[in-house]
Amino acid sequence: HSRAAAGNSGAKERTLIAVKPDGVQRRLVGHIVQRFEQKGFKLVGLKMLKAPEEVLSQHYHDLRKKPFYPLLLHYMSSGPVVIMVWEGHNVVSTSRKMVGDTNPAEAHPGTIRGDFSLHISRNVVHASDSLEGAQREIQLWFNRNELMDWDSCDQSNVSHV
Ligand code: IDP
Ligand code: MG
Repeated sequence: HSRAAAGNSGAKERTLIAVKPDGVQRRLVGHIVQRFEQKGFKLVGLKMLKAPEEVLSQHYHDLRKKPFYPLLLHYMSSGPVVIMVWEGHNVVSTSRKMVGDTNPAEAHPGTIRGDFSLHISRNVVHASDSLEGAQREIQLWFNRNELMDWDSCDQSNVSHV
């Protein structure tokens, strides 16, 4: 019935999370992965790469006119990034809350940015900001065959399906 259908489609929601170059440098990859695992989300894609400028310019297309844009691209290509796709109920909005405010000075303690960063130009992590944005970013960073469909044996305990 309709409620089950809505629940199932919500469980398949996906978002793009990236550990930015400062997060990799500071050995925060494992910690960030752990937060999403512990919350109950399912990892369906993960890779480490030096972000190509072409991909970064598409990823941050909306910000291309901002004064900080050149520094943003420089920052994002200053070292490898770890790009992930996480799946689960309400993952887009919940992961934004877990990541915290764009400006780490405003991000609450307990959020990733609130706990691990000081300045907006080095804010450790990226999370898609909407369902449409997530779809666009996942297609930008991943090939279809790099995303894993797998069944978790504890799905009924953690992801409310
Ligand atoms: P978000 O990452 O929280 O979605 P956006 O407004 O989409 O925030 O900005 C993308 C990224 O651009 C931020 O995470 C941050 O790295 C960088 N950025 C945003 N605003 C500023 C700024 O005022 N100065 C420097 N960098 C900024
Ligand atoms: Mg954004």
